[in-house]
Amino acid sequence: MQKVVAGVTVELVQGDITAQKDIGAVVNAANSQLRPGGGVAGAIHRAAGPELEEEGVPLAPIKPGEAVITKGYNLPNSHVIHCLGPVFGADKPEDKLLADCYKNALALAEEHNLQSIAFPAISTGAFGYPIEEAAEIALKTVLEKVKTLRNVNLVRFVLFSEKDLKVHEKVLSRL
Ligand code: AR6
Repeated sequence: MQKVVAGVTVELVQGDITAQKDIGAVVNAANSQLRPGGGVAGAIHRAAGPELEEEGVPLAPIKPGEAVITKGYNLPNSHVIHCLGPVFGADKPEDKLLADCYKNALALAEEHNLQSIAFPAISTGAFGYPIEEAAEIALKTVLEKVKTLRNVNLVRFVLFSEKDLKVHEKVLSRL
């Protein structure tokens, strides 16, 4: 599913964040230390190779809502933007912190003259954010922020499961 807002395509696909060959920067649902870990972070580090951790660790620690950028190494993408999402029920206010992840990631992509960016559903795995609430925040934040973008013209959400894709499609068709 796609929606074009202010000249920017916002699209939803089911897939693996490490297999987005046509995208400039993929977003990592990182941990504060920018170490591999599990989920998205584990998959991104495995695909990128050890240099990703070597570049990332000196940039750590990052706080919930923050984002930093590294190169993509063996990934098909020139860059990785690492965001630390809030732990649901612990990092407050979690809605603002989750929105900050998306805003800060888009700002970094802009600064680095990237034309496309792909997000996983930050905080909805190990960090426990309910997918319906997270989808609403993510999509609302991106639809608002795209109005200010000059370089980025494609924002892709890569959802791991069919259920997560359906949830996002429902929210995007309503917004
Ligand atoms: N591609 C796309 N989405 C994925 C992939 C993938 N390869 N793998 C998992 N997902 P999570 P978080 C989905 O746990 O909640 C790590 O251990 C997954 O189904 O990766 O922000 C880090 O080290 C879920 O919907 O991120 C941190 O400590 C979503 O991506 C912590 O987990 C996010 O799940 C971060 O937790």
